[in-house]
Amino acid sequence: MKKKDNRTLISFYIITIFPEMFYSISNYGVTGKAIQKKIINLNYLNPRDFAKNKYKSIDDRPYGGGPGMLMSVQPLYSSIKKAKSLLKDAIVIYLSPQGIKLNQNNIYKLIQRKEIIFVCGRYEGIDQRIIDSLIDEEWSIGDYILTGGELAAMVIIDSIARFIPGVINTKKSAEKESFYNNLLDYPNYTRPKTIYEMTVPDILLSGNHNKIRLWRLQKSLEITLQKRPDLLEKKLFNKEEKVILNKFKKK
Ligand code: 4H6
Repeated sequence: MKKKDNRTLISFYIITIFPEMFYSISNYGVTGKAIQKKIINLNYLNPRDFAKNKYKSIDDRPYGGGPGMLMSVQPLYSSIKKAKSLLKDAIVIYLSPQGIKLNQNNIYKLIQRKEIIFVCGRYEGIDQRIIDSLIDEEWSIGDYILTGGELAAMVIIDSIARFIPGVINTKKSAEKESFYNNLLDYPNYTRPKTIYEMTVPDILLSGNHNKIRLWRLQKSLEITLQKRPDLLEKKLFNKEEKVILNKFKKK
């Protein structure tokens, strides 16, 4: 029998009227395993369950008019307050198109947190007084509009999960990927050596690990320079990288 270890490393409360949407991360893949094992402790509060009005309605019209509805203040306020009482050290994050744009560096900072509350907006958004009184940080996953904050919250949880020990193979595997060190990934190859008349670069079969490492670094630099030169603007290059870049310049 395998030993059970109940070490929760990070706890989330999600404020959402559609908690079932989160089945896609809690029931599948490595996130599913981590959530089922409670390494990631994922909990939900539904504003509808907190609605004090007769019809349990959770939307209302905007003052000043205009199209669409907003989330009602009372059910949302009560559910966030409840989450804060359950996670005393939590940061409260609101996902919206107006938020600060998320990147891998923000994810590195978020993984230091042990408790996070995500507020998922629906309809046209939420009342400003909730943002002013209960929200600590407002984040966006990119410059596009979604019908709700749930998918944005799942994107962030998925990307945090990669850094939790036991979620993916190793720390190395999480760091190897794109953006670690501000470089894009090098090209990858697996068996067989030749398929559909295409072959694997010889160097990867050479067994010379240092040559392979340098080839991969060169490819990463080449691909980043070609596809995302903006990533190199803020990057500090080490000696090896400088040598490779000078080789590019000469060509
Ligand atoms: C808050 C406010 C996040 C949340 C308004 C959420 C994109 C992102 C939402 C809205 C989101 C992101 C509701 C405004 C639908 C537009 C939910 N969209 N919207 N980029 N939508 O992180 O109408």
